[in-house]
Amino acid sequence: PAGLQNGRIFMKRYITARETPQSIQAVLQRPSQRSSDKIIAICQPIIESVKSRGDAAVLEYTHKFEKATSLTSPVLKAPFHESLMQLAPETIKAIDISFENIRKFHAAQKEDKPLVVETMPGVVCSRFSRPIERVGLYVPGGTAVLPSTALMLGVPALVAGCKKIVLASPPRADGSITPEIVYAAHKVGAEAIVLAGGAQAVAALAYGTESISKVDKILGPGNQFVTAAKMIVSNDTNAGVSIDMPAGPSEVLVVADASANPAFVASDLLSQAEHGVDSQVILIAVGLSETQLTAIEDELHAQANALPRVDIVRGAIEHSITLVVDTIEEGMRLSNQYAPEHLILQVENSESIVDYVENAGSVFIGQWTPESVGDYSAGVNHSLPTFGYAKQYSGVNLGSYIKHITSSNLTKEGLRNVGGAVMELARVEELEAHRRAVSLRLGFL
Ligand code: HSO
Ligand code: ZN
Repeated sequence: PAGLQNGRIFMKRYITARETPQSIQAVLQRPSQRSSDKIIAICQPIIESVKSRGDAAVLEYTHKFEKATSLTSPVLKAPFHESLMQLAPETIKAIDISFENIRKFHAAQKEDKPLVVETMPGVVCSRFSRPIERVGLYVPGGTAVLPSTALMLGVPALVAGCKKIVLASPPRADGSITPEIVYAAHKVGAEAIVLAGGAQAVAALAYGTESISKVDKILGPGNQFVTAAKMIVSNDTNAGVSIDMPAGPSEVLVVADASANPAFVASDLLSQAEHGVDSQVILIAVGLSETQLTAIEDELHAQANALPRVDIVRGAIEHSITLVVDTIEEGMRLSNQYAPEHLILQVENSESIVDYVENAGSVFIGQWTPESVGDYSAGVNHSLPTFGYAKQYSGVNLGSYIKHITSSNLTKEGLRNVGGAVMELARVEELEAHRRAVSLRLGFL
């Protein structure tokens, strides 16, 4: 089967020089997702019932889908009790260090003063920012608990100054939330944690319920139901809610040349492969000899088999590939075409290769920079565009939590300078009231 070669965990190899550009483009296609129509059809009634029946509906779905039948309220409100955040000191320390690095990097993204431009004498245009008032942050459950995602979504909200931060995360079967997530929620100043996942959580955030606050924007990754629900509510003009970006399975693309350490390369491929069977990892091998390629493949197999999540890894490797290219230019062209969520550069002069990057969510430069550092603690955000959306979307950043507002401010002289152009365009568009709003004023000068 795919992903295995004589029992070895193995990524199918393509030598680009022996293929047509079309066939390479075809292998770089992401595995298609389950039909979105079907997913939408499942989500729609869930959203409707949360919208009309509020808390009761959310609770019912949580009882059903998370098996948390003992829950009597769909929300945990701040202040969170100490007993819900019992953690080992080293865990607290790790969260605190990561929190601080993420805070620093996102605080540096603040524009300290409004942008002011005098476009003509007396015509002053400016742009300033304000936080989005209420944000809903979705922290997925599933095969791993992800307190790091609570930090990645919550810290920039805190830095931006959002007034209301609401987390949502599916509870465990006993109705509880992982203490690490509660601690992260506490640190970012969340007012509540919605104890729900999937479309029901998204609907609760979008419309609000008796006990859950409606929000203005929903951010965060999730499975296909979460993504579909986010799309549905953001298309509902009556909901008045926006979303960060469409989400797909996680991915990494590693560009490695002869200078790369095969063990490092394999470890990076595997750290992304262990996320889910639908994850995709790609190796672009630049000018590697057969021996060097085999060294990476041996490492991949050996390291994979030593992982607790080897079964998930096997699933991901099934639709993962190695592309063997001749030059770094070709490798980067293919990387840009794929537009990976994570791009790892384990090549000579990796810093200068960044100049070639056109499409990627986040770049990890050089052999001492595993993707894991960005996933957790370096300071960059790990909520990134997947599925090729790095071509048009940025990852979550401070800007995801703010709006820009512009203003114009004219003096008499300014109106005299620009008024003619306005009146002429109003005449062309036959919008006489527009024209007169200027001419009337000019009559006073
Ligand atoms: N690599 C994931 C983020 C993550 N990794 C969370 C570990 N925990 C998607 O960017
Ligand atoms: Zn990860």
